Amino acid sequence: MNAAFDGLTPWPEELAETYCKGGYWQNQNLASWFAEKVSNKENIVLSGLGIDGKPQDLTGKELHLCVQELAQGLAKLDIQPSEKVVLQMGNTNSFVITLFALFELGAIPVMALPGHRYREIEHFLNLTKARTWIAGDIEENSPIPDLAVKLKEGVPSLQNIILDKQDTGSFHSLGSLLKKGNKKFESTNLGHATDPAGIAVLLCSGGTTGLPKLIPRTHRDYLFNAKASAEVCELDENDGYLVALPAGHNFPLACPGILGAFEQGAKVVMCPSPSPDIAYQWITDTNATVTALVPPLVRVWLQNAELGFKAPSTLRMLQVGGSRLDADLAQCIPNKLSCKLQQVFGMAEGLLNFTRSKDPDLLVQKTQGRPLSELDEIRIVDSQGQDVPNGQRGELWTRGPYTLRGYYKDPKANDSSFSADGYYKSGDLVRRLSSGHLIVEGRIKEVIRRGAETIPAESLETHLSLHSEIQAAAVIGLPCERLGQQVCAVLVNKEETDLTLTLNEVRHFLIEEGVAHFMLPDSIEYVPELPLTAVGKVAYQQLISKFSPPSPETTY
Ligand code: OOB
Repeated sequence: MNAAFDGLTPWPEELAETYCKGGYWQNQNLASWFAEKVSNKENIVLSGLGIDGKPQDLTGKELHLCVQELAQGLAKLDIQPSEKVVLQMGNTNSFVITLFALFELGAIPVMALPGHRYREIEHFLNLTKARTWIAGDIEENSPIPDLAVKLKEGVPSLQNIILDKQDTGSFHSLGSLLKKGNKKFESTNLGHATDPAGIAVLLCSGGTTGLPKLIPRTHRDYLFNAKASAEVCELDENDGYLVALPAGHNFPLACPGILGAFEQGAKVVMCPSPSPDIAYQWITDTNATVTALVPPLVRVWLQNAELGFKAPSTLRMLQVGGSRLDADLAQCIPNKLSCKLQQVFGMAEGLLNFTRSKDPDLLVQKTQGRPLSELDEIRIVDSQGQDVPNGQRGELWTRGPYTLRGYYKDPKANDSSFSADGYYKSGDLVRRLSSGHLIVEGRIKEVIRRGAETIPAESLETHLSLHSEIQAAAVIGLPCERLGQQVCAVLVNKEETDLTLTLNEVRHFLIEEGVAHFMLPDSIEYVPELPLTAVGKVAYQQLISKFSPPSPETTY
């Protein structure tokens, strides 16, 4: 079997035909698309830190040359078409160069995130049989060099470790591979022959528990994803898209992200950190107009605005997604950050929902948008798999031209995550309005079962975050012998307050808010800040492990 299809569950043939005939899927792979969109551009298409750690602007022609050179250098390591390569780089120009160099060779990048450590990278290497790991280590105190030593010892199949700074006996550096390619320049062109129906990238699933699953995205579905997103976001050649979230995440990579920006002739700006002190400077220096954040970062940007730091005036739109955005934060964004808000409810598995620029304010503030494509099929079902009417909460199931039909080599997950007729069971609890807009109300697994009652953690979090002394709240279910689970509210105090609310005070506040008695927390815990996943979502599992009472076997 062609290795580009290994681990891919195909769409049914009639549907594939519909998608092709309707022009949703085009007969193009990412290597030839990149050559068409970028290689001849004389204007700057990419700004970010160069390999020497200094700011660097590249025109399309220059970027294309770098990509060709690195592809040559990588070819010398004998990287073959359809071979998987684990990519774990920070937001630098090298990320973009390496990504497209891999496409140029027809290799398949596995998009690890900078926050991943031994457990995750080992898992990706073993699952995909990748021989090569390319990681970014330019920032000070980077954990990557230590990780490199550990992986070299622990994963015998790992033959090539490529770091962007180090060039020691055991590791390659990107810089030296670029130079190696340069000496004898000839176009590789291997990737241009890749079948657009095959796997282009493997993305990580965004769960907040367990090891990430891998999501095969094909050339034609992923290009459709990026192009359609760019259209909805009304990107054009005057825009600059600032990559603030980790670039290997689906959101900044293709929703519309890097790919969508190149599609429309907009500039891509690789911002080394999403913190406002750094991001604002990059926006100002590069005239960036659009960026994407997760809600915990939105909170930081808004706090910064409250301290009097104005968001740069070029920013026209802030996309927010990845986890629930409180409506009160949503409402503040246009005023405090002087830009439009777009809510995005997406998943690496495929389906994307966006609020649109013409939507009334209330829909933009209070919903997570509506599906990207008219071919997205949405079902909202009860626990028996029966459709529920609009307005009622149920689990979101979906299928369509850019939603996966199966995870990469994970039969167990495939059994539980897909219906017999190919719908992906997202695990998200949503309500649909008559306009088609969705409101995300939580995840099935985040529903706490306390005795006979079910408590949606997210709705309790929303109430808690309205308290003037609470900066952030995460509600978790802790194991309890008597009730099965009990409700624990993990709170972060507002910086300026020394007061810590007592459990009674919190319960009293919630009662005043109209929260039902059975939902009131059984306990509260304080943390200085909520732990976050690699892309910046609240890491619920960490909190559950931290605050769970020891199980009977471990007590003496
Ligand atoms: C994005 O992708 P993933 O794969 O990291 O995470 C997907 C999950 C969704 O199933 C949902 O549970 C949650 O993250 N989520 C949201 C949300 N957007 C994603 N929950 C509430 N409100 C939202 N707006 O996170 C992702 C991928 C592409 C674009 C945007 C986000």
